[in-house]
Amino acid sequence: MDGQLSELRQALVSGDIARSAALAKEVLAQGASPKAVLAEVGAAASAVGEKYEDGEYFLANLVRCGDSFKAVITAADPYLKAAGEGQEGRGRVVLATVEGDIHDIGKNLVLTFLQGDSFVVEDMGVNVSALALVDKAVEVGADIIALSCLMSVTRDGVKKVCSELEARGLRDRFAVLVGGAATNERWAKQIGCDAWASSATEGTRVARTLVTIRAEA
Ligand code: B12
Repeated sequence: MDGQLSELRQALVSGDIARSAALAKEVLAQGASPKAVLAEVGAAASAVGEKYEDGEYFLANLVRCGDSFKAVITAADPYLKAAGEGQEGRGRVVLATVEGDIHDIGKNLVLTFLQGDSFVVEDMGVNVSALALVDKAVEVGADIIALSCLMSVTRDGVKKVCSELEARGLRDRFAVLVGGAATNERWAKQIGCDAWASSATEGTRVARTLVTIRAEA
């Protein structure tokens, strides 16, 4: 089984969608824990993120790897539900690309990586208003509101989420995590976000830390 799991990780890292899906189905049918299978997605995601950051992988690789991750997550989903595992998850995240912005490749990678790390994610899609985001976060009892922002003209969308939370007296209830090409750590802190991350892999590490800090508070 360990050998098959390591083969699965290799298939995921190489972005082999069909092989990843077939191997995941095979090990799950043989009784592997869905969490163990998703742990391979998490490990593969870190490896792929590093390759991307090192310039070894390009956008096309990320998209293929993202699709491989999704195929494995889809295969593991019924097993997770049947076992009642993973329902609590590591934490609950409401994710969206901000108002006015339709870029979704980075956001979708963040979604895949968070799900691979056992977060329960409500993906609201693109061009989402602050009002709708805060409403959803309240509705699902989120821990984190995660925002993707690719354009300088849509950075106001991030600010609006922080202001909407302040206005409703909810600022301490949710951690706000932001990322995307138009953002940086200094700006994120300046406008009142809790955290910023440069990549989906880093974002997943930061999300874990945010959930831990909140649990200990
Ligand atoms: C592909 C692309 C498009 C595609 C988007 C397809 C899609 N489905 O997303 C299309 C062609 C539709 C498009 C449209 C436009 N685009 Co465009 N686009 C890009 C491009 C080339 C790549 C973006 C991308 O997918 N990158 C790859 C992903 C993997 O990277 P990423 O998004 O940065 O995400 C990573 C991290 O940032 C991080 N991350 C991202 N989000 C989040 C969120 C969280 C919570 C965390 C933790 C991390 C995180 O993790 C990701 C993975 O590691 C960028 C150039 C660039 N350098 O970004 C321009 C770019 C963003 N676009 C730009 C512009 C101007 C536009 C248009 C206005 C063009 C036009 N005249 O119509 C429209 C805007 C439409 C709109 N209203 O949104 C500008 C923005 C300039 C600015 N600073 O404001 C850019 C920078 C190009 C440029 N240099 O001018 N675009």
